[in-house]
Amino acid sequence: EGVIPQEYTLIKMEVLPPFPPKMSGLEGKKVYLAAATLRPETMYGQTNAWVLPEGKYGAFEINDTEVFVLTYKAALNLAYQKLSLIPEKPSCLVELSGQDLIGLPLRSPLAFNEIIYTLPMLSVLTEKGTGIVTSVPSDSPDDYMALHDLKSKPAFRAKFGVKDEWVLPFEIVPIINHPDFGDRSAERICIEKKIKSQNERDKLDEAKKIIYKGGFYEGTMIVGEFAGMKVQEAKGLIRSNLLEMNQAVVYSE
Ligand code: A2H
Repeated sequence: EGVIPQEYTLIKMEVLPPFPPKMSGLEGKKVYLAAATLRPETMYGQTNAWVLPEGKYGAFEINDTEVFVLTYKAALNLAYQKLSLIPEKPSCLVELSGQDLIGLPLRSPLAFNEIIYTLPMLSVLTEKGTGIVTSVPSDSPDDYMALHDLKSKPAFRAKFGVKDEWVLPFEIVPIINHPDFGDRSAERICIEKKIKSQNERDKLDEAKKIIYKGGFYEGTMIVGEFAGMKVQEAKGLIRSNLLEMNQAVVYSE
C-alpha cells in the first residue's frame, strides 16, 4: 500500500452462460470477471483467469446492463471512479466466494483461446487490484508456475474441483520475444531458477524482475496487430484499443 497511485487496466472477461445456480439471478445481464493487469499487451496469451478460492467476491452493478465480479474494495474504488449503477456506492447483486467462480467459462479480449476457464491460484491477494488476475503463462512466472502446479498435480485439481478439461488442453501461447529468454520467457526463467511451485515467493519475485526489464525495453511483439513492434511502443496502442472498444476500463487505487 504505497502513496503512489497504481493505474491498472481492467480487462472485461465475459462470463459465458448458462450461469451456475448461485449466479442464475444475473441471467440476461452482461457479466464480466474484471481482471487488473499492468501488461495489456500480453492479453493475446491468456490461458485462464485466477481467483483466490477462499477470497470474498461479489457481482456488482456497473450500469443498467453490465455486472463486474470483483472484491468489495475494488467495487468501492470503481464507484468513486464513476463505475457503479448507484453513484459512489457499490451495488452488490450476489456475494460469491472464489470457489464459486472456479470453472466459469470466459471469453476474454484479444485471447487466442476462444474459451478459457477460471482457476485457483493461492498467491492472489484480495487487497490488491480486483482480486481477479488474468493468466499469461508465457510472460508471467506466477502464472506459469500456478498453471504448471495444476497441470502436474491431479490432487491439487481435485482439491478445488478443477476438471481436467479446464486445464490440460491449455498450452503456453508465445506472444513476445525476449532478447535473452526467448518467446516463453516465464517458463525459461522458472526452469533456470529451479522454481518448483507457485509457493516459492522470493524466487518468483526475483524471476519476475529479471524477465520484466529486458522484456519491456527490448521485447518484441510476435503476434497480433502490432507484431514486429517493440513492446514498449505497442503497450499503449493495445491499451488504447481495448479501452476504445469498451473491452477494458481504467482503474486506479
Ligand atoms: B500482470 P503490482 Cl504477463 N494478486 O498481468 C496477485 N497478483 C495480481 C493481483 C492480485 N490481486 N492483481 C494483479 N496481479 C498481477 C499480466 C502480467 C502481469 C504479466 C507479467 C507480469 C505481471 C498477466 N498476469 O505482473 O504488484 C497482474 O499480473 C508483474 C508485476 O500491482 C498484474 O499485471 O505491480 C500485476 O500482478 C500487478 O502487480
